[in-house]
Amino acid sequence: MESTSPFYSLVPEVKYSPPWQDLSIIGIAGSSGSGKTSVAMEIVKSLNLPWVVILVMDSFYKTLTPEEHRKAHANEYDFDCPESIDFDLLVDTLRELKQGKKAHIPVYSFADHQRQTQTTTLYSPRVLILEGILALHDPRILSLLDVKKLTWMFAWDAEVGDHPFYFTKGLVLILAQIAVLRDVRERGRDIEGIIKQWFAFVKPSFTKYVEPQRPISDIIIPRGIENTTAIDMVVKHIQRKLQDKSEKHTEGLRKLGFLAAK
Ligand code: UZR
Ligand code: MG
Repeated sequence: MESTSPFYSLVPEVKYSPPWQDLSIIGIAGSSGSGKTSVAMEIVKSLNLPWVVILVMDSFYKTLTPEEHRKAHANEYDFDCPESIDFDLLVDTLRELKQGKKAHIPVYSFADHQRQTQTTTLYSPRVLILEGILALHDPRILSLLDVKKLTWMFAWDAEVGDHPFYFTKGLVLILAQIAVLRDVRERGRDIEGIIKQWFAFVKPSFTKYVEPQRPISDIIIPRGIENTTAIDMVVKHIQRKLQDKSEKHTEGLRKLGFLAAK
């Protein structure tokens, strides 16, 4: 493959991958309702760059069998565990995009708890924000990420733990966000079902899978979208990473003789 590239044939000893094969991927993990989507949208706005795309891991929920589908409608299916996500497809998708290729993203219906037959085409962007409860879970994905972040929902923060007062406060806050503002209005759900799922799957999964990702996160954002200082820090961190990459490309072009020496 190398011999067919004009770059390699010019200067065989210099390995240079062009910017369109150098997508930066930022992972945002966190519990359901911790503000991952809002934080991702805020980052896109603040970065103010062309070709920044948000890839929501919800699109990669596995197709359910009829029995699983029945359970989902009875709020008895676990959408918060790693087995519910088609990680193989997600990894393949990220690898394609990382090579500058286009990918077909599944479309998911929350109301129907089911992957739809149609897909959307995504062309490799410059920056991709991958957001999902388990965005930092799979080691294959971790190896593709440039920045790892965790949004933190304060109800389960180490300081407040499971104390009944904070627990209630946290639950009310989370229900205000998830249930009223989102799941009921946008996802066609009922409050009773959401509470049932919350205790059976959402909270246990947070403790088991999300909380242990704390040490591998580059940045932790407590209180999600309200935390403008942390978001500002994240944006600066990403900008620095992009700047480093851009300098690397300039240097690569210089080595190839396309740019004058400094
Ligand atoms: P976010 N979920 C469903 O309830 N049904 C589905 O078909 C798919 C997902 C919920 C699930 C999960 N649980 O925690 C949440 N609840 O959507 C993930 N309650 O979405 O990461 O945007 O919060
Ligand atoms: Mg979301």
